[in-house]
Amino acid sequence: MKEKLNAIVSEAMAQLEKVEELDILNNIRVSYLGKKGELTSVLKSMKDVAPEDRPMVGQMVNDARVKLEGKIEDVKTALVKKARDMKMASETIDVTLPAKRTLRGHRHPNTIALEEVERIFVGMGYEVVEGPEVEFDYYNFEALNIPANHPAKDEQDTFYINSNILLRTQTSSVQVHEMEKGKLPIRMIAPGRVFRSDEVDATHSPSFHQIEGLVIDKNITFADLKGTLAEFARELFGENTKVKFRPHHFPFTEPSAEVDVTCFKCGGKGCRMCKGSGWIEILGCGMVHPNVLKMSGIDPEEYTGFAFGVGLERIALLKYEIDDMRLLYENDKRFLEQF
Ligand code: 2NM
Repeated sequence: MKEKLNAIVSEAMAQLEKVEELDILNNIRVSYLGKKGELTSVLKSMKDVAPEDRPMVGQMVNDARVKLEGKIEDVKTALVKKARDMKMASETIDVTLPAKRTLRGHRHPNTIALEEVERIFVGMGYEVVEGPEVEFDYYNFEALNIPANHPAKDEQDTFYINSNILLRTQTSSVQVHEMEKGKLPIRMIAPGRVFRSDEVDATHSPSFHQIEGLVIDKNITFADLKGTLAEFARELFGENTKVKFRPHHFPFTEPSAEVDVTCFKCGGKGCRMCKGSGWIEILGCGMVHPNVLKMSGIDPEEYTGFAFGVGLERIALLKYEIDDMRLLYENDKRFLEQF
């Protein structure tokens, strides 16, 4: 009996020396000290021991049990400590390591140009107004004095949703809504996305952005228009910039003009940027046509106004000397990171 006990204890001790994991330790404990464990089964076989030997055998089994329990407790403590040490080591933060650089976003060149234009006009007291990209034919054409047979209305140029709903081709429609409200005077710019059925190339896209301006008040003259746009050009392209008004035609303005600015690259001498002319075309403008005012319920005898339209992409391409409009839509990070 004594030998059997010693064998059990030394076998258990040998196993406990090798344990690396807590659940294996528990399995060992159960296999010796559990209800059906080896040591427990020795206790159960006490009935086969002669009565006079029972106290001695009982004592021996108890000693073996105490010894194993003590060892199990020691191993358990050591394993828990080891696991904690490993966890601590793996979670150590080396505060001397260089930080990971967070990638910063960049404003799109269109956004930079838009914010610049908005800043200039807001500084002159203009309100920024937005409106729907899907419009009634009336607001995009008819209310702007564009007749039914005008080529711009052709399906070749305009995306129609149905016979009287379309994707706006200009943001003037926003200004018609504003004029209809009847709150005068008006000093506003309407920036936004417009759509034209154009093929994509270096200077065209079926979807681009416009910023249209409108001022309506008593006694507004062409001189106000000239002064305003001259100031806009100076703020956008530099204080030495000069403007030139060339007669033009738009259905919604009369008289109408296209505006050139002196080349900000060469100052007007002529270079690659301005194709040798010294001038760069930047916008269209004019005095709001009396028919446009009338249709929106404004009396042209009492009020006059001027309006203008600038292409946002055109400004961005010029200002940042980008030679292909497609770069603005591809969103290649290597391109965008430069702004
Ligand atoms: C341009 C050129 C000239 C324009 C006209 C109007 C409105 F609504 F008042 F009639 N808004 N914008 C206008 C005038 C736009 O873009 C080249």
